[in-house]
Amino acid sequence: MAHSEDHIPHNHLHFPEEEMLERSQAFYELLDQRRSIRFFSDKDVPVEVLENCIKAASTAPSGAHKQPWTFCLISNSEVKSAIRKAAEEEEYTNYNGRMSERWLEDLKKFGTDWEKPFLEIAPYLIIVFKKSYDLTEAGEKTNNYYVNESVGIATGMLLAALHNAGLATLTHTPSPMNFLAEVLERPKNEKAFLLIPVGYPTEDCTVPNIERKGLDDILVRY
Ligand code: IYR
Repeated sequence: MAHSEDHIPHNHLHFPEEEMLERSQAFYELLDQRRSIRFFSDKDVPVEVLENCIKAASTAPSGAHKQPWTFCLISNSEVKSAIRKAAEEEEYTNYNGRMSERWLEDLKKFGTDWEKPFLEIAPYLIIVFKKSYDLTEAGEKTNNYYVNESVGIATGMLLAALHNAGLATLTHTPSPMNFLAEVLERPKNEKAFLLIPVGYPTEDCTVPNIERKGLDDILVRY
């Protein structure tokens, strides 16, 4: 049984049904305008905006409230260059033999290749790390739970928060991603989960001409 002092009253945000309908429609329309982009401008972004978005991400629910994540925020050009160099080395191998023909065929319409100039051009890179366990000050391991689910939820909330703030992002997965922990000298309980370049699109930025599935394709009612 939880101790009584473990629980406090909760104030839930209530809206009249009409307002719920308006808010849910507006939120869908907002998120529907988000696109992953690969053509970033080098225009700077106020760091406080990024800090707010990272705080928003860290409100995500997590297994036993362990918050098993670290967000690395990178603006330093030398660090960005080191990341680009290592990412391109891995991606060169991916595009030249490590990815299957079928995979390369699936990617054709996105026009991606091993070159990743956006890793140096975007004003910020956010690298989300997952912590498979934590370490106490004495160096003892403590458990984290449902780490992939928790970090996945936090990352989704981060992408939504950045989009809401008017920033563009890419969900980038150079693989394998081990080099990120090395370049950033992360402790051994942290593994890279996702690399997110953040900034503004160039004036002439284009995106792949793709459509989203409709409700009938994704919703099953019982
Ligand atoms: N990680 C590679 C390849 C790649 C894979 C998928 I699945 C994509 O949706 C896009 C790219 C790259 O970043 O180019």
